[in-house]
Amino acid sequence: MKRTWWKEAIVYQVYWRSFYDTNGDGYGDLKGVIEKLDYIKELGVDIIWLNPFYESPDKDNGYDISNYEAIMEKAGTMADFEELLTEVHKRDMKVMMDLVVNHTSDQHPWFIESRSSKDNAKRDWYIWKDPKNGKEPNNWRSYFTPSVWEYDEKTDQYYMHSFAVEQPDLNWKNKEVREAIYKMMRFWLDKGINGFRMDVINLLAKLEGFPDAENPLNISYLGNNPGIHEYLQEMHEEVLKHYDVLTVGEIPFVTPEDGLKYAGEDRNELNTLFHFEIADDMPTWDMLGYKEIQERWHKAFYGKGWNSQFLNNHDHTRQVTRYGNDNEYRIESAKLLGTMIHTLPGMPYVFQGEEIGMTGVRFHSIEDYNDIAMKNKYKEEVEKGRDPEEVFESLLLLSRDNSRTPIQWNSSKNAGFTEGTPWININPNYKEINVEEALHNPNSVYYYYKKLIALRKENPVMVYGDYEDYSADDDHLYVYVRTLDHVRWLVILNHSDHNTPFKLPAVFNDKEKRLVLSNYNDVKEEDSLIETTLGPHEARIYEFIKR
Ligand code: ISL
Ligand code: CA
Repeated sequence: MKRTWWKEAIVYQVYWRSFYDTNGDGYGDLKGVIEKLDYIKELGVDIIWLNPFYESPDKDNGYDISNYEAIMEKAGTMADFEELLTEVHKRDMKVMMDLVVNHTSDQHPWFIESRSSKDNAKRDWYIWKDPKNGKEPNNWRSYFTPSVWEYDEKTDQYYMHSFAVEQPDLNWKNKEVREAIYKMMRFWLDKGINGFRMDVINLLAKLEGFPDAENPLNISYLGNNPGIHEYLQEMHEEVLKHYDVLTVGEIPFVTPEDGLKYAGEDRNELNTLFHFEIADDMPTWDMLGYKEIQERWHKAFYGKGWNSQFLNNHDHTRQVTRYGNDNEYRIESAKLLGTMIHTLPGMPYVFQGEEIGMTGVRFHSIEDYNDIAMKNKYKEEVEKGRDPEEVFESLLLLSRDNSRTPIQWNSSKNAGFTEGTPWININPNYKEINVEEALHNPNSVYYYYKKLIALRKENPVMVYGDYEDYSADDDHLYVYVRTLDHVRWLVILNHSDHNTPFKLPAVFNDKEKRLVLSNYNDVKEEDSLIETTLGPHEARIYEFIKR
């Protein structure tokens, strides 16, 4: 299998508006990222993925772009970005930007011109359709609204938006659109950025003829449509192949087989991808389901393509709350989940704050929430006549704001995030959970993550090793082996709040072993592994050398 720099890399995701505020406006900013680069570097990560900071009206926190070649005022200036890029490279790290080209903001000049009349030069840069029987052209739902269609009085047509009304979809069938996007990509790549995370990149091609959906509630008809691979191969030909960069596609609704068409080594499309079989389709922890998904993706990808491993990001609730135990076993659980993500096959992502075990949040009312997806859903459901309290409760666990509360730097006012009024409330547990505490506590999640990340640099088996699950039918213990040449790593995870007995698979009985890492401090080297008991949320990594 081809070895590359990005396969050995670990990505740290910076949601800059919640990272660190240097000018007291209540929003994090690019200067704030610069100030904290040594903290990020110290963790040992290689690539920093920055969520969008392009000029934007900010209806969807930067995912509604009105100028692809300018910086959003609340993030800072182009000079700030160029300083950030220089400072990251000085520290031998890399920058991956967010590429959002399925849609723009409705305030983008392209869309303002497109909507101005039926016959202007940019009309066909977006997707306009005549009403059908006086109504929407079809029955498709969007991610954030009951219909993907918004009526435009002036020209008596509807335009398509896969997300919010303020996010009209670009028409990728139009070569002028594609050329404009490729030009913009070169603008950033020529500045020296090191990659793109590509926002819902599999939505670019729309279903021919826009037919009604059998079941409009299953919105997978928005993605993976014929034509998508031609666009991505053209993007590779026109832009990507000319730069040594990492590309990761955000690909909802994708199966392993289809995933290979995007991220297969021989496809000349993308290097890697995020799938959403867990983040979008597994509301709470399901050990057996998780093992089955890992098995299927490994079988399809091993030796052919590169997968990602993540359990949370700016759209998905913090993992220790959603999939672990953020209460009495928060520290152990955060370390166990980190061990899993960093020892499974694929590129590990660390979402800002995960490295100190930050948790999800429960604010008191819908007014405390910012996420347009949650607020639109709340409005839609309450307008159906449902009880507002019950609707609110039903949206709490998966609200994207769970992951968007500001980084907790210390126990001072606003957790040291801002001198001003934070754009979103700080998680009230910041007095106990914060970076300063973590740096002073040798047993913190932070120092465990540092060890995990350092291991990857010294042990190719973590990156390139094969994978075999030795615990398929156990719904608490997750026991798997990574093998590369004569080195075998045995990972043992007790994903439960109880002590769980463990029996070493016979195949390992007579091999020389060493304990590589454990999230409990009392595991002794000579601990007889043949039969032992794992504590609640205990994780261990052993190395076996095959003679
Ligand atoms: O948020 C989700 C479910 O909770 C995801 O399905 C998400 O909406 C989807 O993966 C697309 O996300 C990306 O595109 C959106 C933007 O709001 C998200 O922040 C971004 O990650 C539109 O650009
Ligand atoms: Ca600021």
